[in-house]
Amino acid sequence: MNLENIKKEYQQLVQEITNEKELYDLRVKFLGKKGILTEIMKGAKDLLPEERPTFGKLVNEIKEYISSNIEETKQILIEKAIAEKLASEEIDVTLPARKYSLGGMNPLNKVIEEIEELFITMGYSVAEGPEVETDKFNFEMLNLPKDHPARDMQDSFYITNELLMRTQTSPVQAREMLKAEGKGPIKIICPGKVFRRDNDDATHSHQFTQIEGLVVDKNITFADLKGTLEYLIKSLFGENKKIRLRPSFFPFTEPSVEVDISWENEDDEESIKWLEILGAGMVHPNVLEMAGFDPNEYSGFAFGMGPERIAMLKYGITDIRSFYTNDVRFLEQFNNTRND
Ligand code: FA5
Ligand code: MG
Repeated sequence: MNLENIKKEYQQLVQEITNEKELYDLRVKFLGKKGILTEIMKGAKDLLPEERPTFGKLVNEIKEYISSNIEETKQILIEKAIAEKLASEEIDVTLPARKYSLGGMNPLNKVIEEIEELFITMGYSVAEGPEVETDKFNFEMLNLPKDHPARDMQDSFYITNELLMRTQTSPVQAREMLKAEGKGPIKIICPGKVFRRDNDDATHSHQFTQIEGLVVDKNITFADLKGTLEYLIKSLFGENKKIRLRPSFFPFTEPSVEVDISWENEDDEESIKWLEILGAGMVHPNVLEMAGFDPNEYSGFAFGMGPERIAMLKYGITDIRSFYTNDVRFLEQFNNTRND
């Protein structure tokens, strides 16, 4: 085959190339081991010796031409592929954006923060304790020896004989008193999760939150407790809600009270419905003593409230389970700033 024709044939074929695979095949066809130019070089042996150098030179020139043209073509193909990909993936930033619904701060957390802030302004500090608690702190240090019948008030999730999911935040009281080594004053609140084998219904959950409060100092009286609870309840509910203080029993306080807030039928004394929000009392001398405080020198009060129920009363929520399901339709109703 004539050398000029080979070049022309290449030039024609390269025009039709649309991808790298075709280009590779074209390279093999012309430059490969069994390619056209390799075959042509084999014919050199039939030429006269003086013709061979010129022939060889020409073949090499064509080889180089094809080789560099293939490289160029390859670059063009790559750039074209990138341009096509970009064009197909183009994003129209002027299109209107899809709206995602945002939830709001969970009303339970709002209430917890509100209560924390309230007590912090009264000089309390925030303490925490473990959710997996020992029998000693959850019960014994709170004047509830093993086999004490009042343990039934808080049906527990036991892990071992000595370890359980805490049923109340009161063990933090004992922990903090021990830390204070018999010296007051102590003024703390302790928010946290608690666990009980209660059946779930509109006002009970097997896992819920409590906020414990403890004040230990010289000359603390029931009047201090009453004043603190009244201030708390007024700040939380304003004047609209009716309040009921009931004498009650806790092994770790004496005397003890429970506080109920009007929930339904508030205008009719006969059919009014109450919801219990907290238990409280004067710290039992045994509890002070076990935790290293001299009950002749020190006295104290304590309370433990359920912020879920407080949030239910405050925001008109009728089912405690709404707090835990994270349904945006529920949460977005509270999509506003904290102390609204
Ligand atoms: C106690 O747990 C005591 N430790 C409170 C206390 C602390 C008394 C310090 C004296 C001194 P009680 O079991 O009543 O008490 O629970 C306290 C509050 O937690 C209740 O008033 C209620 O608001 C809330 N609560 C109790 N059980 C549940 C439940 N299953 N689901 C939701 N809230 C609950
Ligand atoms: Mg109770």
